[in-house]
Amino acid sequence: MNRQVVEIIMGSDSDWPTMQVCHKHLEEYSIHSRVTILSAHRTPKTLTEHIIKAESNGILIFIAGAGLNASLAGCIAALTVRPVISVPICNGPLNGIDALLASSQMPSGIPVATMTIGQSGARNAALLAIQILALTTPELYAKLRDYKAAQANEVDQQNQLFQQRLNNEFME
Ligand code: RP5
Repeated sequence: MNRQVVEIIMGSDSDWPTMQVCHKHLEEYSIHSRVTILSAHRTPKTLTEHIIKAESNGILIFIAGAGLNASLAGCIAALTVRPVISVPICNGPLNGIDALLASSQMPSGIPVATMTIGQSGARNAALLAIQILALTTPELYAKLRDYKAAQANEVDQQNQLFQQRLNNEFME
C-alpha cells in the first residue's frame, strides 16, 4: 500500500521502543505508516489540528501509544470517526495498568480499541489495523489467512515435539 493510511501517534519519543514493534509489523504487510509524536496533555491544540488534517489527508486508522494517564487515544477518538486503536505503554510505577485503564474505560459513545500492555499490544494493534484494511483489500486478507495457518502449524509442531519429549522422559 503506497498511500499512508495508518498513522501511529505516540505521546513521547520514550514510547518508540514499544511502538516500533507496531511500525515494523505494518511494514511486513507493506503498509507504510506515518509516525508522529503528539501529546494529549502537552500539545492539545496541535493534536486537534493534526487529527482534523490527517483525516482529510486520507488516514483511515489511528494507532495511539501512550503511558501513564494515557488520554491520547481518547482525545483522538473525540476528534475523528476513524477507528482508534490504543497501545498502553508499560512505564511508570504502575507498569502500564494506569494506561490500560485510562484508554479502555472510555465513556459510552467514544470507542477506543485497547490492546494488551506493551510490545504484544503494539503487535496486536498492527494486526487489528491490517484486519480492518483487509475488509476491502483481498491481498491483505490472503496474507492474514497464511499468517493464521503458519501460527497454527507452529503450535502443532510444538505439541508434537512436546509429546515426543514426554514419551522419552516416561521411557527413561
Ligand atoms: C506519556 O507519558 C507518554 O506517552 C509516555 O509514555 C509518558 C512519559 O513521557 P516522557 O516523560 O518519557 O516524555 O504522555
